[in-house]
Amino acid sequence: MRLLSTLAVALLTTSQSCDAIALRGRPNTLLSTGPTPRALLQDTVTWDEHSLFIDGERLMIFSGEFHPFRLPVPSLWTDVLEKVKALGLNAVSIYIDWAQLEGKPGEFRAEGVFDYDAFLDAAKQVGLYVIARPGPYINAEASGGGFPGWLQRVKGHLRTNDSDYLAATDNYIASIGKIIAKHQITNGGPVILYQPENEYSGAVGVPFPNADYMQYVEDQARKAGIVVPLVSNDASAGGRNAPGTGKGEVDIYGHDGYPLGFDCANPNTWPAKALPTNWHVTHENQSPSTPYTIPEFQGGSFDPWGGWGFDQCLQLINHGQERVFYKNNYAAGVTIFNLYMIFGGTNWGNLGHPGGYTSYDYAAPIAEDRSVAREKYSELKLEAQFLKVSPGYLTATPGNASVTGLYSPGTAVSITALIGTHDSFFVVRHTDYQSTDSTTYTLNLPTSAGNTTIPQLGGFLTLGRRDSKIHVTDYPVGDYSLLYSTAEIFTWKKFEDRTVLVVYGGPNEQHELAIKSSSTNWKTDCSLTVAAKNGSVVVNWQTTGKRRIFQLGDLHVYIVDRNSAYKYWVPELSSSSSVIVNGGYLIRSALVSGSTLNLRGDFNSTSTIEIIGVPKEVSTLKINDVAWLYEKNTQGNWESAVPYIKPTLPVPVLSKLDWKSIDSLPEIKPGYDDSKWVVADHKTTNNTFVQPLRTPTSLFASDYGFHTGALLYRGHFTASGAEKTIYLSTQGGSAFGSSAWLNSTFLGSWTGTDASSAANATYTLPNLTPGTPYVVTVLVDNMGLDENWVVGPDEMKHARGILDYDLVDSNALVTWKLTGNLGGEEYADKTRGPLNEGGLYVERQGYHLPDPPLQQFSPSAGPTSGLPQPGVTFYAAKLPLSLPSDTWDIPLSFVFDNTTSTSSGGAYRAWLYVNGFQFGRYVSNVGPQTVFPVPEGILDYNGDNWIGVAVWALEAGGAEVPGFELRVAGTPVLTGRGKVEVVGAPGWVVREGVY
Ligand code: IPT
Repeated sequence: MRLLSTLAVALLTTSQSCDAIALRGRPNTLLSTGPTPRALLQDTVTWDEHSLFIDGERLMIFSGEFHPFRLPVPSLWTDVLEKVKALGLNAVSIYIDWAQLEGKPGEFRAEGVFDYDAFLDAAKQVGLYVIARPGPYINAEASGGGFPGWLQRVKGHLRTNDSDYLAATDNYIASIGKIIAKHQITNGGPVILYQPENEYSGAVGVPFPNADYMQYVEDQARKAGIVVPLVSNDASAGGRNAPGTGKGEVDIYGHDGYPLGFDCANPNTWPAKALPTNWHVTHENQSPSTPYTIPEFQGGSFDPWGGWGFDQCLQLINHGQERVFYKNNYAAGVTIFNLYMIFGGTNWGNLGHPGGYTSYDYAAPIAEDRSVAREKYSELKLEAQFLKVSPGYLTATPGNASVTGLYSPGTAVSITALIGTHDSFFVVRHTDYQSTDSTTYTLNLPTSAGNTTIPQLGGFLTLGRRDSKIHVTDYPVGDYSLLYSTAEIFTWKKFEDRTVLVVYGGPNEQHELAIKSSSTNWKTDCSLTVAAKNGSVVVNWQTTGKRRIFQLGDLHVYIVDRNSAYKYWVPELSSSSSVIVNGGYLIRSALVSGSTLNLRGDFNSTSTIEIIGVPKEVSTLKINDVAWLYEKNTQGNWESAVPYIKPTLPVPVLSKLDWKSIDSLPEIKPGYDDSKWVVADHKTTNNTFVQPLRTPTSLFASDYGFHTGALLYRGHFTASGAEKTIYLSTQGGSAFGSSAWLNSTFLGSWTGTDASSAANATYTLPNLTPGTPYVVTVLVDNMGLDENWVVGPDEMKHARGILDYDLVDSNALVTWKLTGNLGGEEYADKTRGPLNEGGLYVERQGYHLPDPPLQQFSPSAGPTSGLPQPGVTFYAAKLPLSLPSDTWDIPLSFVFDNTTSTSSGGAYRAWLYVNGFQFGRYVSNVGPQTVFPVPEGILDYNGDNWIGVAVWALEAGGAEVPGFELRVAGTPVLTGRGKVEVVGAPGWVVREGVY
């Protein structure tokens, strides 16, 4: 392949026509039918029908989706990236959330926790490529699907080529595009691919496909300096915008896949007919000239308000799903593969859409608290490390999918063959993929020694429940070649003195491998059956928990069971060499400098570390930069022990903190002055198409610049005396709530259900005195703006706030005022961004920030004191922490205890602020989230923190908050991650113009 790329370089540097260059990777047929193909703008990232090349080197892109914006601690980005790298993945795919970066139209800000420059530097540092997906539309379960709220004021259709919409996107893409462009691989950065738009795959009521729009988004990227290939993510395998389809086509076509869906109700049931078997064929039809690309494949699931919780999603989308579904994708020949999500993170600061709660754990391989203890993390490592050492996979051609009877007698298992020039790959699964049976089978595989019935030395193979296996034939292992192996390959390395191959099997399974060799000079273990047969050495065994080593010449085959294989790591020493490490909760990296090997890793228990393949020049060991003793074992491998003594972690009891409280609903007090509030005086709205105006003036919050968090309305009227009831239609998105008061009198609440985005209520009014002025105060919870997945209906424009009202039987004129976050689009807190704070009194004042003016507060027992009546109370306390975070990674979570909330008190909602960052939204009557992880960096583990909780009691009897605690929720690990920098963010100051 070097040759091809040299040729490409030659083509680029000579005066050949662009068409000639563009021929690469595109069959001629496209040239005659499609538009003039575009020239490649660079020669670093190229491709053919099999795979991508980087600098001429063919490679698989195995990537995980990570949203930096869901982890607002820049120094922890490296931690997550290292955990991705340790899996054997070589890339991350990132969305970028426009709503956070351009809260005010025309003002783009990407600093501090929004610093993508820093993120891309970190990815480069860790050694991962980046697939950049800035939108403008991203979906992503983000508020508005990433669209800033002010797009609700755009008249034209979103995600179409209506000019006002296009104009709205220009500044953002120009600005973020510039940052991404700077970090492209052509400039020494990590960015190798760019995805314009997101799943531009369907519309209702507007012309579609819309090539003009797609082309515009692509041109925007190019104008910003993006030269790397453009990749699409069609929502399904529909071929939309594939190369050759004309205007709007991308360079590399890809489609997404979430075969098990997002309903975690029945975590042990895989739905019927969900396993895709036509993806290779559709790829060949739709985009035969590009590598088979799945830009998003189900790595977990989102979960809605009132959902089942991520533990249950994890049961559904677990290691078994990875085995069967990922391997099914390898069977289809995927070579650009991204898992959505690899790490989900947190919907802090109102960044989520209403279909999700604060946690965006996603049941991903890396948990929200950044732990890597899930079995799916380990299983993914087995698969990724295998593909990393199997270059033959990249050019092997997938045959018919899921064939029965050909490579294995009987119909219980189905096999897809990927036939390569040397090595071939046979992906085995249960014919009934839903089966939870264990099935026995034998193989009959074509090899260079002819068709071979396997196992040759007797017995049979077993496919366990929800398993799938990749058997290889004529598989190169350094200077050796395996005629076949039924045991799966974890990795192999050619070291200076020997070649080590690590293979694994499930518990008690029988396996067999054959090494092409006429030598009988082997060294074995008596529990292995070995025989020379037709030019091969055949080894057959039953998998046990004990490692066996088989040696033939200088090939050492380490035979382990899968659970032991989970403990192996393959940190790179350079682009072409690695050590193999057996043991440790996480091995992040290995570095040789001089005669020292420094391993960086994390430990969750006392661990033995075995290091295989230490280079000759190395004689001393460091673990996490500390000199460490080691011994050489019989294999010549280094062995060392890392003791783990569970630390005592002094976590304060929250109820014992010195709490202070303040009423956060002064709006219902007599004499409250709302003269600084915005008057809702817009007689029209641009939102008419989605949300026709039903009130004399618009009460849609986004019409006035309020797009996030709590909304407050004040309707003034002079009573006629005839008023008996008031009708209110409020809308806040799924699981929202609203409460209303007349002066100080509570009228009632909509307490919320997961299914309701809007609610109509008619509240009885007390007797009103004719001629007397009254005010109705309405508090509405904005759960985030709807996404805009389908083009046309513009669902993102679903308004927030009051949709309609009626003072029944009265002609009294109501004049409304409203507020959301202080300043609206001129948002006050540039550090925490435009979404973090809503319109609660305490938020407008900035009392949720560190060091609020406690002299305005009253002494309090804290959130658990509860509210005797409906309203909002804010509690603040200083939380000093002193935790050994230099050496320990300690997962802390705030926990709302829900156990007794049904027996006493009514529904309540709570917002949790940690040093001013909103890190939790709790809804007692909807759930499911009660545990809210907050990362170090948001919390200062060695200093004073400010905790704030705003509690909104919605029911007549007020609310009880049965428990509120801080817990070490998870296992503290001895860590080799870098120091966590506390995110610098300003505390409270008197805000100008505050009310
Ligand atoms: C796919 C979106 O592209 C992605 O942004 C995210 O929302 C994901 O779904 C679900 O988590 S859309 C796919 C369901 C067709």
